Amino acid sequence: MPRIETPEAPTVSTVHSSLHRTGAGAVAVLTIDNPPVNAMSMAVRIDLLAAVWDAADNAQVQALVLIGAGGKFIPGADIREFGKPQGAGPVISGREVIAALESCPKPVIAALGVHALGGGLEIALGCHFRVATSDCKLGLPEVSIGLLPGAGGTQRLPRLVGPARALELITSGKPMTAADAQDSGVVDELVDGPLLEGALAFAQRVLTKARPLQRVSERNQRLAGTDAALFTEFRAKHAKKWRGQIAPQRIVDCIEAACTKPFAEAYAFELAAFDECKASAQRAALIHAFQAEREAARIPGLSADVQPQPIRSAAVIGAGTMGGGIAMCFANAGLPVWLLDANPESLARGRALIEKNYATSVARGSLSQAQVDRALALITGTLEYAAIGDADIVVEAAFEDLVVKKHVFQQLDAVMKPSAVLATNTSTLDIDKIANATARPAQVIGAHFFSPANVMKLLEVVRGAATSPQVIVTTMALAKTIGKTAVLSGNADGFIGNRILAVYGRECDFLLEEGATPWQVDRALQGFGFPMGLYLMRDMAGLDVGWRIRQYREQFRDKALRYSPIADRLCERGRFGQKTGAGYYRYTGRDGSPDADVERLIEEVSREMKITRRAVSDDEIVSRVLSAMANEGLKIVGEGIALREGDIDAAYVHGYGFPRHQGGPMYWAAQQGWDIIHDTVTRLHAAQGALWAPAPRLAALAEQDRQTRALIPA
Ligand code: T1G
Repeated sequence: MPRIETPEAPTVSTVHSSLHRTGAGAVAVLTIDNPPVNAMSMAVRIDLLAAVWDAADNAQVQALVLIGAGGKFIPGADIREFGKPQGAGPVISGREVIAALESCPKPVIAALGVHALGGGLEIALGCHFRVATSDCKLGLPEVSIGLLPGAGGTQRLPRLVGPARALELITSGKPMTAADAQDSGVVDELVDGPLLEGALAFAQRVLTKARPLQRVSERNQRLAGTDAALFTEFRAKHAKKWRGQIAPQRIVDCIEAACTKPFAEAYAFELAAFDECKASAQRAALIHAFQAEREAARIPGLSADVQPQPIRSAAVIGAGTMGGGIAMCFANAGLPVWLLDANPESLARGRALIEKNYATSVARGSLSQAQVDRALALITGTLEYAAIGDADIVVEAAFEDLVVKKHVFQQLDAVMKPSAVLATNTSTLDIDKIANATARPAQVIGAHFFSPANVMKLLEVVRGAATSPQVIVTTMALAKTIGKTAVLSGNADGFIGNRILAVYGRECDFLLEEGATPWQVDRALQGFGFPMGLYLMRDMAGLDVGWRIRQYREQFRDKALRYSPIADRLCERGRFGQKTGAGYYRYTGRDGSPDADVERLIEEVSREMKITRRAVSDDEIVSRVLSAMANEGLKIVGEGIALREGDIDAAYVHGYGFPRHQGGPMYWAAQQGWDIIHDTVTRLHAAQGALWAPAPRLAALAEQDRQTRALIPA
């Protein structure tokens, strides 16, 4: 077999080989060891290929077992290497490693633990057999970073699970459980005890029975006779959701190719499609989003000694929509949770709503009845504060009123154990004022969930002036436990997300006054990738809540600044959105249609404001709205409310429907070039005044980008 010429042997090998004797012959165990998660870096591919060749050549070896150090198999390619220049050393692709595994004349068994994802699962599919621990997650999540499985995943997985299932799995990126993988033939055996022992025992049985070494790439039975309509229908079903996204569409093309072309041809097709995705701006944006989500969990300046305290139980105050959703988050993560409400009827209504939401999840197939039964059994309603005193964390989701919240926190102060984290779900109030209602403000923190709380992934964690570091890290860690992306915010009006939302909404409203219509603004935003435009979203949420808040805030408003009265005018006419059959749109059921009355209302406002309406392009809408968001984002970072720009991106992607494949508002701005954003901001500042005041850092960032641009040859 050929050898790899390595000019310098790597000092630390990422793959360790050891020989294990079994009753039926010796087995070479190749252990992939690349902390923290055993990602398949270039070094791993080089070392693994060399180790496979060595074992294949070694006359003493009868079989090979591939396993990951620390019980974890491979979660895929090392994404830190994407977009980086290749070093001077040898270049080995995952495909070369897989070719060596699949063509190995000795049985190769993949021993899968914790995760076998992306290129990791592709490696496993290149082996002749697969065993797994029952907690292992197997999947091809490449789509979530703008890629497709480029080492045969779109070709081999359909051969085992069938094309219909493969379409679902690979375009969603969702992992399979080990039991599911066994049922669908991806895994040959589940291992109960220690994984290596189980894999060696399996290897021994393979050798004893001289089981034939079947290559997955040659198993064509499940592809034969696939109806072309499967692909047409699948594309049509997801057309809206995938608008503008490359990877999911190419995945369908690749699976279709698996069914219509011989393996070698379809495998080449997959590589071309992979290269297209890899070169795309979407891939870079999605990897930025992936990294920003993880970076957001790190809080600079905290000592490493500050460790999260364990959260084993929780309590939620207020059984309304928000409180119920939050209780579901805890229960879904297996944590027992008290749901407290002062009023027995509200408690019963809250419980019924939770049950209804779970029934919907079962109907949609996102949760099984058994999962729902387990979750429901973890939620206990109570009317008594005395019952919840032992909970490790309590999240208050009472009415958004400072007096009400202060009263709740006084009662919590009286009953909760000293170590309990006291969190408030407020979206608008001052955390310090709430904290100071207790004798332990260090234990108080904001935990701002987004509606529907059991669905939306963002948790804005708001640190008050007195919040202790331990309470911060505990709340951030808890977010991960309950599957949320946490972003830390300072205690300032609107925190991070709603402060930017105010700017976003403001610019859309101004554009209406200048010549756009709500449906045009929505179309432009949806064209950019938002699942729903601002006005459809407002209509869905209901316009009356914002109106009430504006009425209250009117006394503090700076009357010298431009203000759009359009939303108020709609509310004055009883147009509160979907629930009243009319808002920015007119509704029959849940579908909104453009309304000439609204157009007239907007034109009236334009006249009052002495604005001559003009044609506004979709590009102008996107650029103006996003430039405003990015400028505000820089201010928020500059004021220390957000720790870094990536946190704003993570918040917008997970709390506000910002298209993940665009990276986030700050990433978008950096891609345009801050010099371009600066031009827009300064132009609008000159025309519109203080609302467009440039962020203090904007000029310096713009200058940097101007200089970089000057270096790029025309
Ligand atoms: N490469 C490099 N680093 C990775 C990584 C990866 N693939 N996955 C995770 N990390 C880092 C992560 O940034 C974090 O670092 C730490 O590991 C722990 O992660 C040819 C093209 C594996 C299930 O997309 O889904 O294969 O922040 O906090 O909750 O087709 O990470 O601590 O410095 O998320 O236990 C496809 C991505 C690649 C999987 C672990 N694979 N990763 O979750 O911890 S493309 C993926 C995950 C590919 C082939 C192609 C999860 C996880 P830090 P974590 P976790």
